[in-house]
Amino acid sequence: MESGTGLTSEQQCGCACSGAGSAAQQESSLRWSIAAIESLLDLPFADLIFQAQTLHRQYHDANGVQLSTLISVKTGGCSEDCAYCPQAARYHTGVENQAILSREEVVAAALQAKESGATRFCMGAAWRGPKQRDIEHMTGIISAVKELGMETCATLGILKPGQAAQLKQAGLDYYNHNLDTAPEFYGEIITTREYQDRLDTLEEVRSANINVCCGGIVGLGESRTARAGLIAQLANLDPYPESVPINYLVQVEGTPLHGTPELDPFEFVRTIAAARITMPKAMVRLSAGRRQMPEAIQALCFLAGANSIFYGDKLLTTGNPETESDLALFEKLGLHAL
Ligand code: SAM
Ligand code: DTB
Ligand code: SF4
Repeated sequence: MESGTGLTSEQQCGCACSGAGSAAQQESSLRWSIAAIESLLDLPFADLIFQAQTLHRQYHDANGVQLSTLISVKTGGCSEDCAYCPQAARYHTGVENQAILSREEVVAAALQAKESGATRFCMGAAWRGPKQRDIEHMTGIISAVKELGMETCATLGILKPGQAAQLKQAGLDYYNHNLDTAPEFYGEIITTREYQDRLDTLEEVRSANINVCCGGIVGLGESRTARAGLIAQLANLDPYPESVPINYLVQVEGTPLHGTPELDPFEFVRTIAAARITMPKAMVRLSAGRRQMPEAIQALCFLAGANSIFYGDKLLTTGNPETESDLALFEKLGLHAL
């Protein structure tokens, strides 16, 4: 039977090998159940990775990795209470507030990213959502970055009706808006916006014909079931996102989640594999947390189907590996930039 992604349910399950997930999935042949995804996460590690790598090779260049560079166009002072975030005004994290950057500053950074080899430039702002004057400023920036021949991505928070269309008009290729975690666990992490607000923004983005970049964070203290719940939400979006960033919590002093027991990195790799199996055509991004991750774990993430990274020595406010060390890792693993 055809799913919303154009794949049969058998292909979605990737059950060519062990069949894990298929029984629970019978509840609905069109949607991934949480139980089906949890049984993927429960597989012996090698079986899970084999399944993910097999699907990965069917849909992607097995050794190609897409490079996106991030910039924070407006930093800190955010009204929201996301418990992981160093930019929330209510936590004392030492992040310095920075008013919105000028078009010239952003274009100069985009040019540098392009020269370093990034193909996509992702602009983030610490807002609950943009005001109309912010949209006007951002559309000028987006058009200018687009003119450099780069793909453009923005993550500006909740979009009101009509705002996505304005961003599209300016040349925006991708909008990043994460579901962050499973609906059942969400209330432990964020109280100033509802899960439904996020789904509504994703709908705005889809209707404006902008590619959807949507993922989440692991290591927030969630259970494996909650990780399965996040992946189920993402995989059941119709269609599923073109780009799926999986972030490993960067613990920042001053945020409520600082001091959360570290999640076993193999759980992170498993989550990447589940994203690859359930969203086979998507670009799965090994996102925040690489600076804290041994190279061997990153290599396992690529084996599990990650094929995109943030490239450049800074994420939004925290560190990312130096470009030289990423290039050296690519050399060691025989990876190439897409
Ligand atoms: N303010 C906008 C919003 O929340 O939609 C856009 C920027 S926000 C920083 C983008 C995403 O970054 C969050 O949804 C979250 O998934 C991720 N993120 C933020 N802080 C993080 C951290 N400390 N570790 C890992 N991921 C983080
Ligand atoms: C995403 O999923 N991860 C990026 C991007 N989208 C905007 C952000 C990671 C932020 C990590 C913490 C920081 O540097 O402030
Ligand atoms: Fe604000 Fe975004 Fe950080 Fe939440 S994740 S506090 S909305 S900048």
